[in-house]
Amino acid sequence: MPATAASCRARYACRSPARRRRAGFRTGARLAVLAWLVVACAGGPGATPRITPGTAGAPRAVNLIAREWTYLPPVVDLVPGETVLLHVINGGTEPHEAVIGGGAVQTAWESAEAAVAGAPPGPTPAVSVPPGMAGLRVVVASGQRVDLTWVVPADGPAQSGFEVGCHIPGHYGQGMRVPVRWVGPDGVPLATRTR
Ligand SMILES: [Cu+2]
Repeated sequence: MPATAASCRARYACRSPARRRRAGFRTGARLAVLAWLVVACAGGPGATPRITPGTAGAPRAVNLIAREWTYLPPVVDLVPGETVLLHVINGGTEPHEAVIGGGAVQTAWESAEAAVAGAPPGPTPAVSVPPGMAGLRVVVASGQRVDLTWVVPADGPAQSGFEVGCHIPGHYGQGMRVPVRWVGPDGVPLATRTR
């Protein structure tokens, strides 16, 4: 005989209290996962809460967590010309850095730091890049946090390949880079505008 809603309810009622509790827990867990999926899908990886651009008097806090071999968040929202209070946190076991700039900046640091890879023990060799290629570079030891105020370049969107990358030898090659998403002064991502 095919199962009916009534027979299912009857079977559930006949279970022991412990089995009913386990069944209720499983149902609750499934509902929690379903609710999470609904929220996640509604937001989507491309969604971003509307942000208010930072100013010199009221910088916008931006958290950036580095670890092996990536950053959180996976996309960094910035408004050209805004002032941010950057908190770079190293949650990994290796030293990491956040180089923020266009593709030319990333290439310059990758090349400069590769040149000192495997240096003998002792004082860290000074690493520098040509003028105009520095972007923003923040080096953070494991478990440390560095805070700094930074004015986002107004011409950032014109620099191709603008991203956050770590050029401690080998890290960039491991995929330690995340893109910057440019956001307009109204808090809406520039790339999603329809007009
Ligand atoms: Cu790194």
